[in-house]
Amino acid sequence: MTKKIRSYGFSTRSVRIGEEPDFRDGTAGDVVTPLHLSTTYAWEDPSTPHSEFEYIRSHNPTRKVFETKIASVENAKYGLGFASGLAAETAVMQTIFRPGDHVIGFDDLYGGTRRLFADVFTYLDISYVDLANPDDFEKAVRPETKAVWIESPTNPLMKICDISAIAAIAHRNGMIVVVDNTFLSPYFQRPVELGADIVVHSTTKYIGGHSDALGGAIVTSDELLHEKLKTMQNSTGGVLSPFDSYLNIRGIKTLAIRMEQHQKNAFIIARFLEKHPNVEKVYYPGLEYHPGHDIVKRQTTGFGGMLSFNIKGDIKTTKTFLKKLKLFAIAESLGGVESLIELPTLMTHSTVPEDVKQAIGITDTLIRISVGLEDADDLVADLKQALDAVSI
Ligand code: P1T
Repeated sequence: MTKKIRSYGFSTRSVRIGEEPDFRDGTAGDVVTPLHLSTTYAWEDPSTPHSEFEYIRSHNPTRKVFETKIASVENAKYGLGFASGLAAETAVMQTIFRPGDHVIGFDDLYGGTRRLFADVFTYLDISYVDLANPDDFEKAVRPETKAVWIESPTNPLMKICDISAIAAIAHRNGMIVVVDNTFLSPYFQRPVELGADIVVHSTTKYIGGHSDALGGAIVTSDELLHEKLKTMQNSTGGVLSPFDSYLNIRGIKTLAIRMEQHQKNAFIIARFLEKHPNVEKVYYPGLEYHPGHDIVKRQTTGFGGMLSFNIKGDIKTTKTFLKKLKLFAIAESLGGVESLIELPTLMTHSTVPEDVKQAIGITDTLIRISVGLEDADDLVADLKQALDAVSI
């Protein structure tokens, strides 16, 4: 059954894979994966475990279904579930890096990822490069460069890089390619198909989809890397809990229709914002003048539901605008059904050094929106009344 399902389309796999009804005697034939809470599994004989399940940190039936599903929708062989996106990233870094390794990161990564590199993996040498330009990337590669760490689109400036081009250069130089695919989700982008060795996710976002489940994932098709990552998962223990596995499984099932609607609403909002006199600039890869538009069209099947913009004015204008909103919640995080808005310089990217923020464009007037699934007219009306109300 699983074998057959692997050749089905995205939505069939997201709904069905890993959840074939169990018809063995004594089972109910659940069509939904049960929430397995047992922390340990009994052995009939002390010399051999009863099944692959020995202890919850190493194995859990609910997490296993999540891991099967996330691998399948990413068109990859192996998936692993972690307690958060940053727990997944930590496991990757602990697995692949050794002291003195050099890493190249996109210059506009999520603030928490930069903090992890700066404050925890202090034994690494990291260069931040604008990967939108593959020549700049190639120039930054050194003999000791171990990996490139990519987001595309980046958080929060929505920069795009040509993942295949970067992967080709990286592989020529013996490097590992890591892509954080949180923003587009596997529905719109599957980095393993583009040459990524490892894909990481904060499933707290679009995969879970309802702002009620913390989680992370690692996906790869490389057997050796997978074995090492799995050992790290078990040895360090930052695993996805059964309940969060359950919620993330439920989230994946509706990923396709949610992503389509997030994108539809994002387009409507981007088009509204670009015409509003109090808006300076809109960053959305779906707009034809976005510098990464042609690349994103080639390497993805969509542009996603995240966008950023600069309001005209200063920090006072920004704060006044945000406080006037009625429907958008001012909050960190993204990818849920409700629309969220935030000010990266004071919120998600507050730990990025000030000079870096200024250099790359995370300014006092840069506002990020996670476009939800409310009626687009209501979202536009809310933005309009708040933008109209600020005096520039
Ligand atoms: O919060 P956690 O599940 O640990 O995920 C971290 C993370 C990793 N990668 C990207 C691209 C992310 O955006 C995040 C988390 N980001 C936010 C909370 C935010 O508001 O941007």
